[in-house]
Amino acid sequence: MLMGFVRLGCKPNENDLIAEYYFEPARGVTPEYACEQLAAESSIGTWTAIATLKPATAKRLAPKIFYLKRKGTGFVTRIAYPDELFEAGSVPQLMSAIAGNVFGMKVVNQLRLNDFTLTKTLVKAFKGPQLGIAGVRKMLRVPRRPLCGTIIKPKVGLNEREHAAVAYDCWVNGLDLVKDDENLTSMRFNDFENRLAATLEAMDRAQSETGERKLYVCNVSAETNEMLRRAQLVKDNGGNVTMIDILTCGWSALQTLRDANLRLVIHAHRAGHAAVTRNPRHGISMLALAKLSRLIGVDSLHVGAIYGKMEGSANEVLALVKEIQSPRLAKDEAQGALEQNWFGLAPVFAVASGGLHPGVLPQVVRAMGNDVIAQLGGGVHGLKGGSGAGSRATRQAIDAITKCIPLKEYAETHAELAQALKQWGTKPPKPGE
Ligand code: CAP
Ligand code: MG
Repeated sequence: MLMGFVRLGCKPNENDLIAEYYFEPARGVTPEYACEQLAAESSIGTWTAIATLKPATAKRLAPKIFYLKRKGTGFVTRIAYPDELFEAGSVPQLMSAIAGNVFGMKVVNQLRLNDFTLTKTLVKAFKGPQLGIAGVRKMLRVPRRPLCGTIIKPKVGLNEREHAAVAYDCWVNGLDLVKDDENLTSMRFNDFENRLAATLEAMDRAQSETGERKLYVCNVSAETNEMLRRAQLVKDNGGNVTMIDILTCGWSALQTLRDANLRLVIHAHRAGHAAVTRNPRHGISMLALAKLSRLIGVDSLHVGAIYGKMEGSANEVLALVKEIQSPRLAKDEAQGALEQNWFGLAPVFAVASGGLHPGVLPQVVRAMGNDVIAQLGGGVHGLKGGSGAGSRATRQAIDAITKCIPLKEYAETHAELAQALKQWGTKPPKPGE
């Protein structure tokens, strides 16, 4: 029996949160019934009628299924929920509602949260980025060009002194930022505090020798209290960026870090996101995760690189860039993106990373724009000549892009870039090669 939530064609109002899902109903279940069960489970209902639900409450808080259309082997639905159903400022409550029990229900075989539109009340309950693109650029005194950086490789294995020495080599040879890898935290062979001190000392030297500002993206990921302690250490030691693995630390940890108001850049790594985002028929889209990241307030976010080693089509990556940088988004049917007014929340730097090398940077910047941080791990430390040469090649590529000079031409007078083009060409790495 249906509950009366299906109201196709009716218009949601400005106090409704809208969630869009792709779903495949289980055998013998109609799409209308499946949608109602999902909507009920996310809001005021359960699997059967309940005596405790008063008609007035039902009327005020009932969800509206206003869109339902076949797509491929399943259906797309849009459901409007009165925003009273959500605790303002709480990502856990929001996600438990619209991305919680629904994923395990027998009425659907597949379910994917494509996107959601937050109302003004819900957006305004969050701080958003403290620094955003403008703040990061101001810190570096780089007003327009794309930024370039590296992830120290090997990911784990270097001790504190070795780490700091490689970082110095990269900064002094032209990179804007040096980043810890996602699985480098505080190890027996590389202690957080010692690494921080040694690397910041190296950064100071590189800054005074080059006259350029530099960033050390220091991974503070840990249990929440320890994460905060490490972030405070970054601040106290004169550092400028904290990195957090947002999926493994969790949304509340991210919010705790943001709410600490440390005026440090928050760089969001998304290790593990693909466990929930990669299957296009099930899970949660990266678009939805990017939305939560901007809402809570990261300043830079990994969104994919298009021309690298990680999955993510150009259209998907560009939709993410739009999501984190536009002041207001229109509906994009092709990408399953809904409208979103960000009500003044600052835009976020897009981080292109994963399998990049200097030869692909023109394509990356052409696609993703100037407000991108290009990060090269293997593409810096794998260059013949070492990390210093790899850093020079990367900065030369960025300079060539900025001057609108084709890489091949610029390489005629820039030996490291020439070596990079010789070693890797201008195409992304191919799986299996
Ligand atoms: C890149 C990287 C990043 C990925 C994450 C790595 O190193 O450090 O973590 O970019 O993926 O560990 O793979 P390489 P995404 O440059 O050596 O590939 O940016 O898609 O979240
Ligand atoms: Mg990494």
